[in-house]
Amino acid sequence: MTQDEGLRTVVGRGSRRVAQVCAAAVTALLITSCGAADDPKAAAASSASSAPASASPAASPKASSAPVGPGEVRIGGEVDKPYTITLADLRKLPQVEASVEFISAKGDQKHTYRGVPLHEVLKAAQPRFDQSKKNGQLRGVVAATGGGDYRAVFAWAELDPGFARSQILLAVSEDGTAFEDAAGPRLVVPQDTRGGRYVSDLNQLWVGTVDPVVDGAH
Ligand SMILES: Nc1nc2c(c(=O)[nH]1)N[C@H]1C(S)=C(S)[C@@H](COP(=O)(O)O)O[C@H]1N2
Ligand SMILES: [Mo]
Repeated sequence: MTQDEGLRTVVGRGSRRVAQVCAAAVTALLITSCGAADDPKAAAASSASSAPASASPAASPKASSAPVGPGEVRIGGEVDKPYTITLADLRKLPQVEASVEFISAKGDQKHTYRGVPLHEVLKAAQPRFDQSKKNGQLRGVVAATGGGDYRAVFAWAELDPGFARSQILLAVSEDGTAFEDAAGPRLVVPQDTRGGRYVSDLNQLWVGTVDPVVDGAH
């Protein structure tokens, strides 16, 4: 964040305005199917418990250590099924829309993004949360890395619709314009007032828990 941004008032800004316009009645916990609803594979993946069809490790069996190609997002960390996903894969999954506002160095921005809930994409990698601990997933963190080694961290609870009301997206388009295949998706964080965590040209999502750091920290 620039100093200029820091001096702006945030009062009244950043109210969550996720517009799930593709279906009539949805709850905060339901994913709205729209563009991909006619795709039977994608429609099947919209069931809350199943992994995204095209995001399944079987569909993209690349190891998490494989070098990431242009437009590819590697999903790994403390997960059972690391995999790689592209914009093309994401476009085949059930899409939701979010109309958002954020403050940036360029000024206030207002956009409508379309994409896939981050939670769906990460769930498919099967994070290894310690379920012997109460709410083991609340120890979870996600590090999102984008172009220029730009990185931002999320707590798992921020993106898990079982805990948070807002829906963080891996966007495939902005204001109706598709992101370039070689650039990759952009994170959209409707609850944030500032654009800092709208990581562009996303290339890596790391899922882990804070336990090794906290318990090793004395
Ligand atoms: N990869 C990457 N993503 C990024 C940044 C960056 O430097 N690199 N800057 C962030 C910041 S600080 C803001 S305010 C927004 C700005 O969005 P814009 O690039 O669409 O103007 O992008 C965010 N995403
Ligand atoms: Mo920013």
